[in-house]
Amino acid sequence: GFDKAQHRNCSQVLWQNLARNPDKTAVTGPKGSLSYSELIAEAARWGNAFARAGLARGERIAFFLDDTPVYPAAFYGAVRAGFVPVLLNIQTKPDVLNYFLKDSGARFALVEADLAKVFDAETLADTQLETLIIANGAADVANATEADAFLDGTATTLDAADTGPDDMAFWMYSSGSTGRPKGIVHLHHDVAYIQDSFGAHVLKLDEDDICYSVPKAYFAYGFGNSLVFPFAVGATTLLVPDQPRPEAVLNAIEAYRPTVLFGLPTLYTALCRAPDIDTRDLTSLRQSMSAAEILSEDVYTAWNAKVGHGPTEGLGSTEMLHIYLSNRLDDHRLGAAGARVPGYEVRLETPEGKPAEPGEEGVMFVRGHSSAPTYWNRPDKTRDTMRGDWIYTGDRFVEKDGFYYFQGRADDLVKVSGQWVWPLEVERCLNEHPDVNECAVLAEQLDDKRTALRAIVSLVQGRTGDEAQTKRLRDHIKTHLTPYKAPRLFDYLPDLPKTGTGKIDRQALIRNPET
Ligand code: 3SK
Repeated sequence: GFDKAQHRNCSQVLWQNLARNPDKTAVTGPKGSLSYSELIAEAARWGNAFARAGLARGERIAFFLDDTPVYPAAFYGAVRAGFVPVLLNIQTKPDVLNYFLKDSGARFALVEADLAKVFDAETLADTQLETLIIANGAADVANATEADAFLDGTATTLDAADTGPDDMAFWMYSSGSTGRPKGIVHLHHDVAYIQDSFGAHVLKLDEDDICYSVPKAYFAYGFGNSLVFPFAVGATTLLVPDQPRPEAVLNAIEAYRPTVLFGLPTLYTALCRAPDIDTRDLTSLRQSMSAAEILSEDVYTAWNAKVGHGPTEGLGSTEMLHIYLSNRLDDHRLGAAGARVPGYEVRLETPEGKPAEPGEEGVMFVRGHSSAPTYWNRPDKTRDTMRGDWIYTGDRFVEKDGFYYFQGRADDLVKVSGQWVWPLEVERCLNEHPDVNECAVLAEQLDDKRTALRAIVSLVQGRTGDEAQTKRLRDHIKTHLTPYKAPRLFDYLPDLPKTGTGKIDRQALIRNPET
């Protein structure tokens, strides 16, 4: 069983390597490699420097960083010293960044040099931010201190602060598909728990593994993949900054030979479509994980054809910190988000509040020791989601033979011409058409207040979004689903906009379908 009392400070997941394997490579990548003893010394310097700067225990530090060795060093140094990193998506727009800074009350922000200019007077208005610590270079912005100066003269050892298992360790913000984003508070013992569950039972890394998470460390999925699971077993993490374009990802795989790749379905699709994929050396990969979006059979099959294994699909959430439903390399069902990960309990509830029978659809609740106890300063939203020790996910599932099949969100059924439609079902059907590269289907209110579906489609090369094409796609839906499910409106774009984590950015499509 999990002994929560043992996990008083989450930096232990890194620090245990000081005695175990100090000379092993902990981090590698274009911004340099560090052994475990070097990384721990760097982390200690960060923790000491934050303390010297006068931070109080539990005080938040905004992290606005790309994936480089600074991330694990500053993160584990800060938590070890009892401070609370707030991991921010580096694609956050200035107005939302201003909200994050105000909501978290951070006085210090650790900022990637190349991204520092977004911290201008408008972004900082009405916040408590006093100091920008600039990592990986210099930046000409107000109140900035370069990391080298900030760290100068600090000791390379650091004892853990007297934190407890249930003390606040770090935050992430929900991406906020509806309403304001919420600060998701994680506790010190949560880190050990994701290792004891998903890490130990599904991922099963060993110290020879090299992990490459294309989703970045500010995303809960990337955080576990890059900063927890490899350190938990003394393996190596590959940290690659900048935009993960397919070329760059393939170059990194060839250069650093990772054994485990973590991505989203959109990544695997993009890699399979890279013009030179068949000449690339992907032989280092022994497993590829996919999460955060539904993996289609096409993507599974295409990746399997390239590397000899399909992506292993799992599902997690920022509230649970990591994955609680997962397939396994040697036991998977195509189309299933996965089976329960040991350490988590899941249950499905019908709209009447009863337990769903096998095969019956229900909304999923999940519980396990890595769940966030609260959203920061949001008692209303906390009440909606954190129900006792269960988390309400809002995802509808059907269970069959222990595997869970996603049926949509609890709130995403829409009524078109008086009949219920689930846009995701239409989207899946369109995606199966050979002319479609990717697509999103959204419900839209027309001027006369009726609801219609709009498909936003990126076509494969050589196809044109004209009337004949629209007819072909509508006919495809009419044949495979029912006629009323065929979207009334079609837009064609060369590419669909993506969020920082690589998902199709539906909000951007709603706001401005022409982008
Ligand atoms: O979206 C997911 O599936 C996910 C997986 C792991 C950690 C966090 C998230 C949101």
